[in-house]
Amino acid sequence: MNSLGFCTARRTMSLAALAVLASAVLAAPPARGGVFVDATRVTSTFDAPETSLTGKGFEAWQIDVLTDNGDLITAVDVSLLGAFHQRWYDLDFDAVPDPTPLGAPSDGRGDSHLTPTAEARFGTAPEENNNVWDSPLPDGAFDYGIGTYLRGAWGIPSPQRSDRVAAAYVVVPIGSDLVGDFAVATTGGTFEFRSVIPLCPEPSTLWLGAIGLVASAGLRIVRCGRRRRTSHRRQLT
Ligand SMILES: [Ca+2]
Ligand SMILES: [Ca+2]
Repeated sequence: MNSLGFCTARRTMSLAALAVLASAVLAAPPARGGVFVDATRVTSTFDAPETSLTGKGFEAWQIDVLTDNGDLITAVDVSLLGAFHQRWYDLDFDAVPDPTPLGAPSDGRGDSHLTPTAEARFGTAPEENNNVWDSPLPDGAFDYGIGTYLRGAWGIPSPQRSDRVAAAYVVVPIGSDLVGDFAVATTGGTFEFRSVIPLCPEPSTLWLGAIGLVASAGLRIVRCGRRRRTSHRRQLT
């Protein structure tokens, strides 16, 4: 996958709009901790209808955002760049395949999507693309292909808030990297950061190289391996 290029990220939602989504936040105490991105490998053995994707060089990861001090996450703006396996199909019977940008976390299937809860209030609609090509699976009932981005921004109603938000489930070529742009509103403040997210089974030269890249952007690597986190060092509000 590393041979595949990334396109330029573009923030899809202003911080002011993100603040509106987080409007229930009445006071922002001084931040004590950080906001992290956590990538967890889910599987390389896929469930139906993508069982035949097993053994074809893909694996699935769950990307979450969390705080390390108990602050609650009130809104998330996420834009991921990478090579995302997609399953589209014609939802409205107009002979044009339709995007599938939303779904359940860690569902073990072959479609990449954002994973907010059903109660999420979108300020920027979820989006993804699909070249309807380059998948090892044949088209039939579904239009399989590879996309280059997943993005959206949503607020989280108070009853559903927690210190961890499931952001996206991605199905990518084994050994892939992601680039993630995040803006995260919490009860401790609003943070934004860009992170390279190497989806590597072990610490690697690529990952060590990424440390320098990330550090220059003010980020700190906490852990690398099957589970890893990166944290920002920049609080905006
Ligand atoms: Ca359609
Ligand atoms: Ca999808």
